[in-house]
Amino acid sequence: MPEIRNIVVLTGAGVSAESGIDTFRDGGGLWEQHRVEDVATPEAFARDPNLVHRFYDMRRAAIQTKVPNEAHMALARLDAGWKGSLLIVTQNVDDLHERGGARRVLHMHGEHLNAWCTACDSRLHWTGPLFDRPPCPVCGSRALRPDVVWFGEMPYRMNEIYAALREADLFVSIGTSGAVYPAAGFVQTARDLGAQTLELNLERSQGSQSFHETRLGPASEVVPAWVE
Ligand code: BJW
Repeated sequence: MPEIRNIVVLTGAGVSAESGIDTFRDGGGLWEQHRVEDVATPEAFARDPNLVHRFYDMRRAAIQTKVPNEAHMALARLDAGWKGSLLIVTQNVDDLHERGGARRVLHMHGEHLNAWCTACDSRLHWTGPLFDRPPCPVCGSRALRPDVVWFGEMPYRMNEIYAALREADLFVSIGTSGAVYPAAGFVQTARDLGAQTLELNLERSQGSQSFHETRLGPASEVVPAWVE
């Protein structure tokens, strides 16, 4: 196998599951009888902003009570000790990678603890509720929304992600179902460009056949075992 210098790690909800944060598509992962595909959209927000705000207020409050698990900690150790380039691309909107100690983390689907003012385009650190429509501290308008990427919206920092995929010697996907694009396509992109590809997941993902290797088990076990 060629020497591995540049690593891209893609994480999904499975990496935070053992911290007590619900995944989207596992049993119990549905929210209020809706599929996430039907509610995490700009159209759903336009139709019923109260419902969507309640959903995100609840989750924003909940993540602040959770703590990183062994998988987050292992990735932080890798981040601290890896001499080559390493980029953790997370689809998760929680901050458990950062609180676990990782430094090179890119949130392609946004962050729970940010609000976005659609009137003045400010991004603000935000820990409280949005349901009561607080004014934007910058422009005063009541146009704050969760700074997360819904279906039909462009994920963040795609140029940086594709640049890292082009350079990657190893692409590792952890705890994601492979149901949502463009993240689900990263493995094929990385592989086509010559990277080794490894999947760490509780069960095989939808794109499992695209990986050179798959290791199954809970993230708190398979991630430290891979890192160490
Ligand atoms: C464990 C575990 C344990 C459990 N240990 N593992 C047709 C074809 C292709 C694309 C499309 C299409 N129709 C529409 C699209 C585009 C659409 C899309 O992908 N739709 C699909 C439904 C088909 N995508 C978009 O709209 C995206 N934008 C876009 O494409 O823009 C245009 C563009 C084009 C080209 C390039 C670039 C851009 C935007 C997608 C936004 C997704 N947003 C959400 C919500 C974010 C905010 C929030 O959190 O509420 O992101 S939806 C939700 O799904 C969330 C997640 O990040 C994302 C992925 O979910 P994830 O993380 O994989 O979770 P699960 O629950 O699905 O899986 C958990 C996994 O963990 C499972 O495998 C378990 O086994 C495992 N697990 N416990 C290890 N203990």
